[in-house]
Amino acid sequence: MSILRALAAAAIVFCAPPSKAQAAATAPRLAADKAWSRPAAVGSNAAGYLTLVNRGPADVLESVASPAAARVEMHGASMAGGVMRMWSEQRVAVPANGSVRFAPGGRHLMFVGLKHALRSGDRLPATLHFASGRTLAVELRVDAGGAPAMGPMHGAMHGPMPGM
Ligand SMILES: [Cu+2]
Repeated sequence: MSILRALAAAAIVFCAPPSKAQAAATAPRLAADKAWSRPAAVGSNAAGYLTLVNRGPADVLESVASPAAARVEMHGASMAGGVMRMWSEQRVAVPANGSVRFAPGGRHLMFVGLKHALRSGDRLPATLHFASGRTLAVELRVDAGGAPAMGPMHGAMHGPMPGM
């Protein structure tokens, strides 16, 4: 697939409406709301989305791990003038009494090298590690969401990126 076609397809996918709200996880200070991903094939990459809600002092998300993937990266993304850019983030600041959104078209979790396929209805586990020493276990609900699958597209876009 050519770069232009890939970008055009990504632009279309990223215009899809966000998925409906999912059940919130529970945690006293840090919680994940609307945690979800899309169906994906074994060995591929999957983008994960959630809203991090912080009811305490400022913190920093430093790493994410999942038993279902070789590794999990934090990615930033932005769309400008029909061109999507993506980059790896080592730290994601979580403001005091605030929230951080990981959502289609923007910041997301990248599950790299899925150890098994993700099917609609599955739960994708992940553990978030914060600078404060706190950890937050979340389960992303796998949901096709009525939108075209972004997993393969996303994987293709990440494939040729250097240093990822
Ligand atoms: Cu990404």
